[in-house]
Amino acid sequence: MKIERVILYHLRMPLLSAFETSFGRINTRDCVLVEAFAEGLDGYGECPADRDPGYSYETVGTALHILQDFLVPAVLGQEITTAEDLQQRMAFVRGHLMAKAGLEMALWDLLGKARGISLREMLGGVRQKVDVGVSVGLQESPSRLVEVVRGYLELGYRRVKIKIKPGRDVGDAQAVRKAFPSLRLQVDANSAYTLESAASLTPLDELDLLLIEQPLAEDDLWDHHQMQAWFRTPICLDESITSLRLARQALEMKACRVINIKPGRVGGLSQGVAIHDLCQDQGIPVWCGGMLETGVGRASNLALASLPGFTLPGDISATDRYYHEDITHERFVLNPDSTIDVPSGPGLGVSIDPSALKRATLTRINLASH
Ligand code: OSB
Ligand code: MG
Repeated sequence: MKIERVILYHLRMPLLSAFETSFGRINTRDCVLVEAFAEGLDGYGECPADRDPGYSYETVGTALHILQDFLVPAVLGQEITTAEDLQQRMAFVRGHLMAKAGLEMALWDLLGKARGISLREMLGGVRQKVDVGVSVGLQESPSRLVEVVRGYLELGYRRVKIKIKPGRDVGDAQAVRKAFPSLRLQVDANSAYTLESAASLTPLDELDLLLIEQPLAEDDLWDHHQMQAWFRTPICLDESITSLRLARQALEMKACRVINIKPGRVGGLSQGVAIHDLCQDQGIPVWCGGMLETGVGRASNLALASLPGFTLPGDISATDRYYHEDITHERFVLNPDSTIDVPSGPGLGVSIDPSALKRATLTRINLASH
């Protein structure tokens, strides 16, 4: 299909509650929404870069620049029929994987709408609903954390991830484990430790955690290998895995036993599927991470998480865990069995609420071929 026009939106979405990680605290979530027009249809994609470069070097600012000045000009007026084709046209841009992922998602939405098939079917998903959990940010105290976790359990979530950072790790995890002895519990450090400081995490190994996510630096596969050798608990990599090649090398090196797949972090859904396939071949469990997405990115994550190798619950919570108002008409709800339904309509299977989109939009950039 020929991409005729693209609109880039800088969105700012107020969160229902502040979200704090080892790299900072936010009350609003920014992202870039990509709308691509072809054959009388429009497709949407979400680029999960945030306002600040805390999780990744990419920001809304860099993503808008790379999309506007390089990626969109390379595809406008072009006949593009597959994600691989799109990736080849974007390959002259080094890095900027989240910017690329936003454009790729918009293409998938267009392709699905043109063919009348869902993203789930296009990607090879096998489930109509997927197991999900909730990612809980740092709280003011361990007792407050236990109360927040209790609230999510009462809503029906059966897997909880807590954020940790130096000084707020073993004590927090022990408090949650003591309050909920059989909870499926995991922790995420977002690269806050070094191999040396991670020695203090040793007591986590007694807490029967599902996994320890990204304790060390993103470019540090080797020290994750060293750390995995002394922990029984599986180490899961998030930030470190930005390509199929790095996923393969991390597994060859035994730097982790689980991989978190976020399509934005790896440059798009097609790379996410490729990493899933590699892990499935090797018997490595994967799960779908989250980036506090809008309904657009959440629909995409649900479709990806419906692939057979996603055997651990994803960080894909109900809309009302994040936002009072979303930009999609559809709101995702938690089923009593701690699952969320995968959209079944064409493409992403969601529709944009124009007035909600308008309220969330800070700037809008219109790009057309001549
Ligand atoms: O590290 O998984 C992470 C949110 C923003 C950036 C990084 C991460 C997260 C989360 C939230 O943990 C997951 C969600 O969307 O619920
Ligand atoms: Mg993470």
